[in-house]
Amino acid sequence: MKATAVAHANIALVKYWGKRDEALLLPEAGSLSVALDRLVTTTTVELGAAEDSLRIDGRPAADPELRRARAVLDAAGIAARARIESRNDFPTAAGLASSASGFAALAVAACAAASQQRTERELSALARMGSGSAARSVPGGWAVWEDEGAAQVAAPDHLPLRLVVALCGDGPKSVGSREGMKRSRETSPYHRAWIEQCRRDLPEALELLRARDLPGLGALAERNAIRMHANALAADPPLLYWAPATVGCLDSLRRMREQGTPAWATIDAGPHVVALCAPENAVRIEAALRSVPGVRDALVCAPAGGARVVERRPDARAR
Ligand code: 2P0
Repeated sequence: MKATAVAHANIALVKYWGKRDEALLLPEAGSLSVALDRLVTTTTVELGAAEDSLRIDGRPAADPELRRARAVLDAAGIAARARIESRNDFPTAAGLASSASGFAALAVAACAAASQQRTERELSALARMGSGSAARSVPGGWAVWEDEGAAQVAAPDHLPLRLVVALCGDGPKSVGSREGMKRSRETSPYHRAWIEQCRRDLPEALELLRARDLPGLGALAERNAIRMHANALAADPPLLYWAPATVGCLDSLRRMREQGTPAWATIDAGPHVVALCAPENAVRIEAALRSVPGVRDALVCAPAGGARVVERRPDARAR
């Protein structure tokens, strides 16, 4: 059998940065994210190949990615070898490639190809074995991940929101998330405080989300992101993910707030800035971020739903 699934990337407002179990990819603290409609990965899994293979955007993936894909299949009990084709439909290709949408689409497509009936939480737990943040791309919408699998806590349209993604650099990041969060946990004197902060931030963020309080939620997300980077900066050797344009965007958003157009920043383990704002302010925020020196492009996204199967059929060559 062969199946194709799609999944959206997600951005965390309360971030995951630290594992309590390295092998099982279990987080030290819960995280909250929202899925991004214009960042989509489409993945096809064909079972019964001679050996495992993984192609991303037409190119063979590196061994670590293939091993992570195999970890997802193993966790699902799929022993058959798989031919995996993954395509990132990101309008602004470079610098946004997402393991979250990729492994979420892989888990959903693989289980469909193997004719497995699984709950969303089970699929989320399987995606997690590829990448922790992928657990949140399975339910999509507003998702919380604390244990094995993530769950949607609010629909995409619960809160009118736009997310303006400003590309602040190119090339692969110097230290990947997996290595970066391990280093923070082992060497940063602020790591304990960071985890405790996340444990306070998550219930507060959920209350603000329930109340549809965008200014409160935006400000919390910005504090949470900057504290994650403060923790990473304090690691040994230090983890500096920002580019000059990252600081430029933070400054620009602060000025926009002062001038009466509210937007708040969040930043993952890389240089790019994602601004949260009300839909009516998205055009102005996009223009402001595009004018920051060093910003290569900007993309306005809206909240999106979860991963889903788009095609499933017997493989023609197998019949
Ligand atoms: C997040 N990030 O919550 C955080 C914020 C990056 C910064 O999850 O080791 O690729 O595969 O579980 O999920 C990126 O880390 O790491 C991430 P692994 P993952 O979105």
